[in-house]
Amino acid sequence: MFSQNDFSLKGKVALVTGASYGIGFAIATAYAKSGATIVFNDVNEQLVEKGIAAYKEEGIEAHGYVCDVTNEEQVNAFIKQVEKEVGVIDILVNNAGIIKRIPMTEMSAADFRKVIDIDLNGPFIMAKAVIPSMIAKGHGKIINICSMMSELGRETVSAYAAAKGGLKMLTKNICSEYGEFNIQCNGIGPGYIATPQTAPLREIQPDGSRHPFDQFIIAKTPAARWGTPDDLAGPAVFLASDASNFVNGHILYVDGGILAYIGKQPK
Ligand code: NAP
Ligand code: GCO
Repeated sequence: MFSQNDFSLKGKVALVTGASYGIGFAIATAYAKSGATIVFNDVNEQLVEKGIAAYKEEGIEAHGYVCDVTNEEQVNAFIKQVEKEVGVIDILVNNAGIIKRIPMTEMSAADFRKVIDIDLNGPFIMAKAVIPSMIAKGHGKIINICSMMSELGRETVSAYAAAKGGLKMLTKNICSEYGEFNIQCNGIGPGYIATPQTAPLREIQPDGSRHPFDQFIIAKTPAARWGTPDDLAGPAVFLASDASNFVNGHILYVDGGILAYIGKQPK
C-alpha cells in the first residue's frame, strides 16, 4: 500500500558522479535531505575539496573521492573503496559530463572521442562497476543524466548529441538486461539549465543585450525561463525512491515543456 515513506531515501547510499557543483550537486543535496548518505567524485582533489566544503555548508557530511569516470581501473578501485568505507551503493546517478561546441566538420576525432568517452563510456563503466553488488543486495537504482540532445540535434553539438542519444539507449538496455534483478534504470533529460556548462550561452552581449541563444531558449520554453539545478531535485528523488519501483527504461524530461512546444513566434 502506498505511503509517503515511499519517497524516502533513508538508509540508502547514493553515488552521484561529477557532483562538486551544478546539477549533480543539486541532486545529491536533495538526496541527502531525503535521508541518503552521499558519495560523489570529481576529476581532481581541488574539486572534491570544494565539493565537500559546499556540502558541509548545506549541513551534509558527503564522502568525496577523486575518480575519472572514463578510467575503468580507477572506477573499480573507487567502488571497492566506497563499499568498504561507506557501504554498498543503492543509487547511482551518472551525472558527470562535458560538452564541446564545435561545428562537426571542424571537430577533431580526438575531441569527438573525448566527449563520447566521458558522456557515454563513463556511465557504462560506472554502471558495470555497481550492478553486481546491486544484484547481490536485491535492488538498485541507476539514473543517467540525458539531455534535450537525446532527442534533438542542433549546430555544433554533434559529439554531445551522439553521446546523449547513446545514453538514452544504454538506459533502456540496462533496464532490459537487469530489470529481473529489481534494478530500475531510468534517465532524466534536463532542458536548458543555468549551470557553468551553459554559462557561455547566457553571456550578456557587449551592447548589454541578452545572448541570442538565451533569447532563443526563452522563446522555445513554455515556462519562458531557464531551468535551475533545483528543478531537477524532485524528479531525481522520485526516480531514486521506492515510489518508482515499477518505472524502468523511462527518460523523464524535465524541460519546462521545450519538447512539447514549437516555440513562440518572434515579435
Ligand atoms: P557542469 O557544471 O559542467 O558539471 C559537470 C561535472 O562533471 C563537473 O564537476 C565536471 O568536473 C565533472 N566531470 C567532467 N568530466 C569528468 C570525468 N571524466 N570524471 C568525473 N567527473 C567529471 O555540468 P552540468 O550543467 O551540471 O551538467 C551535469 C550533467 O547534466 C552533464 O551530464 C550534462 O551533460 C547534463 N545536462 C546539463 C544540462 C544543462 O543545461 N546544464 C542540460 C541537460 C543535461 P570539471 O569541473 O573538472 O569539468
Ligand atoms: C547546448 C547546451 C545543451 C544543454 C543540455 C540541453 O549547447 O545546446 O549545452 O546541450 O547542455 O544538454 O538538454
